[in-house]
Amino acid sequence: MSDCLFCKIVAGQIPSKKVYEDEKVFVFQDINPQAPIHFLIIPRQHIAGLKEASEADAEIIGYCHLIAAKLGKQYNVEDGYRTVLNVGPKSGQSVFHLHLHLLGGRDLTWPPG
Ligand code: DGP
Repeated sequence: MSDCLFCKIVAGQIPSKKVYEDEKVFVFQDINPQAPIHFLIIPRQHIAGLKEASEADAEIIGYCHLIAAKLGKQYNVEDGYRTVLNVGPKSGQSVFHLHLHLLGGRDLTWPPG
């Protein structure tokens, strides 16, 4: 989508601190980190959010979670990390390109705010 912030990051039109990329996903550091490790894992293809996803998106959504597990291992936070997918404005979703937060490197409290 031409006016999507995260599509522009994937395309390199807006700079980001890249962590990982492959043919399906792009991963970069959150601009406002909430933990020592705070990455955003996004599909290259534009999906506005979980509410807008269809069965055709099941594989890429699952794949994002497997990438989170891979990065959790790579960044040595396997003793405890969290994935977060905010859905809708009341959850705090502010960017409408589906993204999985990966948070780790500190004790994470429950319940989340
Ligand atoms: P959410 O609130 O779940 O929609 O998360 C959006 C996240 O995106 C938020 O934690 C801040 C991050 N973010 C917003 N704009 C930018 C940006 O231009 N660059 C980077 N790296 N992160 C951004």
